[in-house]
Amino acid sequence: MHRPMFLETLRTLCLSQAERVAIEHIEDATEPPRVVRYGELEEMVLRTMAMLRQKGVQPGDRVAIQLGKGLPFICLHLAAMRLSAISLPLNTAYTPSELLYFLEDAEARLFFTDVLPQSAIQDLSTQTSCVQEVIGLAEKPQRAFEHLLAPFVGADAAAIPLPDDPDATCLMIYTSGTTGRPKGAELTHRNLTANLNSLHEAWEWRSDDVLLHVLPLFHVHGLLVALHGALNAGATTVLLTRFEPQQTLELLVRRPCTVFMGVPTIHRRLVEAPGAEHYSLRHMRLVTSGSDRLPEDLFRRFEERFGVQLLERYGMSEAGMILSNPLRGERRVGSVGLPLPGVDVRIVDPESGDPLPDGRVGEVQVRGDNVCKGYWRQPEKTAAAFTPDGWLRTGDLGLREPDGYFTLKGRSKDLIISGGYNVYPSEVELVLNEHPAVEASAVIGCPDVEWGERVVAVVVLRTGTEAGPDEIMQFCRERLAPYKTPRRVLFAAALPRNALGKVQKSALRNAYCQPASEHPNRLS
Ligand code: MLC
Repeated sequence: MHRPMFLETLRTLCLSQAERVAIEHIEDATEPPRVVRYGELEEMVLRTMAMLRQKGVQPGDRVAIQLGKGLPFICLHLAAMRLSAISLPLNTAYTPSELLYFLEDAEARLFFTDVLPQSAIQDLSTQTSCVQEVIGLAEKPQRAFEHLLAPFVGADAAAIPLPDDPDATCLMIYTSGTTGRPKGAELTHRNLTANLNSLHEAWEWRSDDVLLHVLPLFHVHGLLVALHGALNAGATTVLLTRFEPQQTLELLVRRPCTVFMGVPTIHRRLVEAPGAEHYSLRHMRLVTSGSDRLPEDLFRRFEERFGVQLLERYGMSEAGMILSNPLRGERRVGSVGLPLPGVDVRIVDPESGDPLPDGRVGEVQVRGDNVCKGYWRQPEKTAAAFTPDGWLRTGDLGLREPDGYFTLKGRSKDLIISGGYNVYPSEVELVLNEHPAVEASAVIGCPDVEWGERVVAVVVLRTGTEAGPDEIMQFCRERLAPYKTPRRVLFAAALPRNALGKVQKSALRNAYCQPASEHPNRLS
């Protein structure tokens, strides 16, 4: 039986339900939303394909997209994939130096940005050797994009066949490593489709669903789970440019919406929003939580306040969605649920690699058509990420209950999750160590009610040098996106190390993760 890939499903929907609303983009609460029907979406994607072709995009080329939420992002992303090129979404918070790294590493051919001003675009153009054109849309992105597409008609691109190799990379998502700099996870048409099929079945997506979308589009959660999920079902996405709790509650109730996806920080802000007690979300079919551990108190408070139970699920950039609590059946507090259809999950002993019996904590490993093929031009890191028998090592620790539910129990990889964003300490440490006064540094995540974890740096200064916390934070801020920048910098005479010289982060967390008032700024 022919099982269509995502882009084919979407094209079929665009033709068969052309009048149905695909996207309602709310950019400004005081203005009516920009409504795009499925038929119009197809037309816009075709015109975008024609424009990309005219700019020389070939199959396999990387098209970098650093755009805020809106139609330009969606059209460029879908059009790049339809041309058998590779969509490369980039966080809008990246600093120019981070950006340069991604563009060069991916060898992007085109770069679309509505973040960089014209002056920065010129600097960037001279700094990259690979990017052939930087297309700046900073001034009124929507209008600038329409202007860009104006000369192109969709009919010219309609004859371009859909990508025919399900195992070709169509999307690259950068994730950081436990050592060194971020690496691009290569996701294929088959990966995206497998994930969508799993979620469609598990969460019972319907064409009359209305999804309220508040997440960034440049990550797996907002892009593959939320936006693709709704498009793949022929449903409507109400796209909110920025998350704002009051507006979100208002839309969930008044629109009304049936599906909502968030990270714990977002759900907490909804529960604590002034006037939240006046809203009931009992009409909603599905409210999911992911990208970070859902605290038990939040699970309970959300249900008490809004009359609907959060559904916690677990995934990662390299594999999309892996485990989910059931839509029907017990949503177990503290558990990330059961393997999604078509996904195999096992727990193994991290040392020996042997599968462990139920109830024992080990590394979570995953296998299935959802799992990426590896890291862009990093054969060694790819080999290290998989077991010899083809399972992806997630770096998360967990156990399986006898009835099949999985519970996470920490991480074997050095990772901080703040507000649903992954922050890799090694990346922050590399920047800290560039500061002339820094002899050594260690970055840890300290528990935080609002953000899950906060980034904290412990720094050893070179003898005879001086630098205050503000200076060091500013140094980081110039080089790292704000969510990676340490919120506190503490000083130590030395870092605790084990016999092999490795910094003992758990000792640092025990010593330093306390309320701010209890910290002297310099410890010896
Ligand atoms: C914003 N800031 C953050 C931050 N988000 N700092 C740490 N961690 C974060 N996540 C910074 C801002 O830059 C600002 O810094 C200050 O915090 C306050 O900002 P804010 O206005 O309160 O934040 P806001 O813009 O409202 O963003 C909060 C948020 C956002 C929760 C809406 O972080 C968010 O959308 N998170 C979702 C991330 C996500 O989609 N992750 C999915 C990854 S995929 P300053 O200093 O400038 O004032 C994945 C796989 C899977 O993990 O399974 O899903």
